[in-house]
Amino acid sequence: MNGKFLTLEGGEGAGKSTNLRFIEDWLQQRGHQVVITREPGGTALGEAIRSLLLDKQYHSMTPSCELLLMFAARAQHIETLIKPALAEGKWVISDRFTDATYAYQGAARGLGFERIAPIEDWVQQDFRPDCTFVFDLPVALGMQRVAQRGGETDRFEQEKTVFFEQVRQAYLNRAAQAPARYCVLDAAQPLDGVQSQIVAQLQRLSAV
Ligand code: T5A
Repeated sequence: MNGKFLTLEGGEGAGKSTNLRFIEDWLQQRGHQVVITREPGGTALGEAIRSLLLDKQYHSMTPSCELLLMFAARAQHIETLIKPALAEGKWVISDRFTDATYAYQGAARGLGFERIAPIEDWVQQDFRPDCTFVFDLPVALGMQRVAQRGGETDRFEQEKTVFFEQVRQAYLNRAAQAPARYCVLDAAQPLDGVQSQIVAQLQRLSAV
């Protein structure tokens, strides 16, 4: 059995973490070996970089520094976790990947997609996800869900609505440009509605 690399993307509170477990269970019940992971993070070194990226004390971190830290963590993640698992035939599901860099650093931080593409090519060569689920919902609803969940906000969650509107639009633009790789989900629906959209896509993916 060949594994696949799936990534989950979307704004804050879109339901990625909630549905990561659902996807894991669905695939395992059908006999697949599954590795779940996240970005930034996924490895010991990547998690240390994540701590720096999310820490509110680094409010003066420049967009370029942020961008390069994301890719530093990603380089370690791809080489030491993602590719070895795929080589063993496992499915790898990552809570965020490079589309987040395009959306957050490229669009919302204003670095531009053209600054990111050469770094993506350098770090990843031609390595890309087999499918990217985009959990799409109005920004206000995502923020409401995060607020209801409670807990402390991180450095990104302190941004304003306009920042997250740009993130949302960037995801939708990327999905529109390469519809074969993306599955855009209406994440504003109740959980069972979101999950039936996910199952339809998983059935397609596991049939190939
Ligand atoms: N980042 C990341 C970059 O800037 N560039 C990059 O390259 C990368 C990789 C950390 C931050 O890093 C940035 C983006 C992020 O700001 P993260 O850990 O993925 O990334 O952080 P968040 O997106 O902030 O993760 P959240 O946990 O906030 O969002 P989730 O995982 O999408 O939401 P989830 O599943 O925890 O759900 C939120 C709440 O809503 C409920 C859940 O039960 C939960 O309480 N919920 C629903 N309620 C009703 N109906 C539904 N359909 C629901 N789905 C979920």
